[in-house]
Amino acid sequence: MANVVVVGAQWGDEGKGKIVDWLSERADVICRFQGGHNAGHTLVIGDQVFKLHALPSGVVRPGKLSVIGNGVVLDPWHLVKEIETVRAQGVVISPETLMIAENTPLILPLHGELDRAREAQASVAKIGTTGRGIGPCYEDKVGRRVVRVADLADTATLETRVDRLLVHHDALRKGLGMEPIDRGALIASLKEIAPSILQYAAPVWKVLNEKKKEGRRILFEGAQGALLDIDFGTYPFVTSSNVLAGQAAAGTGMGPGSIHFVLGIVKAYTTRVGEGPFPTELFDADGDRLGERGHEFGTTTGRKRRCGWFDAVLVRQTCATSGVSGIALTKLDVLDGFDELKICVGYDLDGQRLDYLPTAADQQARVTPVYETLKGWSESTAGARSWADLPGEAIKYVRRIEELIQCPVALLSTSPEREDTILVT
Ligand code: 2SA
Ligand code: MG
Repeated sequence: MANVVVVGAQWGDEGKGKIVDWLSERADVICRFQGGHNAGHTLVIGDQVFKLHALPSGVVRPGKLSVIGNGVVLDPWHLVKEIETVRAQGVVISPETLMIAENTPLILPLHGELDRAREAQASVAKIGTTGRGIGPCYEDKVGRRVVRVADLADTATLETRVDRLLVHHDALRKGLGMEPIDRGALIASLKEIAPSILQYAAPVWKVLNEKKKEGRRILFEGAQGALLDIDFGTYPFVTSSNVLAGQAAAGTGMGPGSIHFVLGIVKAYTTRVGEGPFPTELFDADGDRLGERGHEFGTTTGRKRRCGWFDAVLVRQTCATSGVSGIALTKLDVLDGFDELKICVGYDLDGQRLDYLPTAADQQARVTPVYETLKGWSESTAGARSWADLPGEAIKYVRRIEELIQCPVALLSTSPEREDTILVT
């Protein structure tokens, strides 16, 4: 398989990091194409644990090119720190192994401040963001006033960009009772960080298209999950980027024909961090048990994740909107030892049966899940390395999911370890 896009098919935290790492062994280039350091990708390699936020998961593999595409929003100060952290863990990062698109928007401290100030406003419902300035930065990108990587190279351009940005932000800040921005200090700090970022800056679209011609394999690494997509997610409780597979092309500067396989990452149950509708959410001992066994805490913010049964309606929908070719099912072992397991196979909305999640917010909040109950298994599936290692009931659970979401299971992951991955043929 040539170029693969990996996307989350639920609300994020499906275990993309591990799968991307596993696939990156077979790729030459690994690209991020949306989101920013709101992402939290955990990689377990031997006795080392890497927690990546802005860097593509490919950086931990020697000899691969990691790319931050234009669809990403980049906090330069955070990136420099993250590079230092992984370097201290023995990873080599240089302009030969890391490239950042010159047209990538920069997250500035004012974006995080605005994000957090809005979340603290009592008059509007909070979204439950990571507070990292992701939304405000994307707003500025679309508003044509963001500072981009290339702007760091020329003082006059940088000043013009900052001035355009501040007209907007100072007005907003005034409304929120915040101090105006210190223009001189902001420009000085951008000039200070500039060389650390510019050494990695490159015309990524050109490099990638050349790599494609050379027959190199490109892996596109999505962050968050399809239900957090700005268009198709549970709006407004979403992130501010398109996270669907289609974004891989626009977020790097490649054509849609460059994508050969879309791998949807799906957790064997459901979790969500932040606010918003969640039809199969559990508030009982089963929910607590999923959270404990699955270690369901945010990698970026440490927040406790909400947990619930597998929702086949949602995953069928996200497999459609992302054009998923096959899924990787993760964390099956978390379900070990349950007497019974439930799968949501439809919704009830005011007495009517639905086979999809409606768009209207009031309806999203009102749907109740229709469940099918399956028998659980008592054996451990943790660390299973072949289909034959799985108990019969676990196989039935996986096959039922496959049927309901109308998409084949291509990979099965049974622990955070790289090698505990079953390729389903
Ligand atoms: P934002 O910060 O503007 O993107 O937040 C908007 C919504 O998107 C959700 N979101 C996430 N959901 C799951 N995982 C994410 N990454 C971290 C992780 C999150 C963490 O891997 O655990 O540590 O809390 C992620 N990033 C954004 C967010 O919860 C809001 O619902
Ligand atoms: Mg995560």
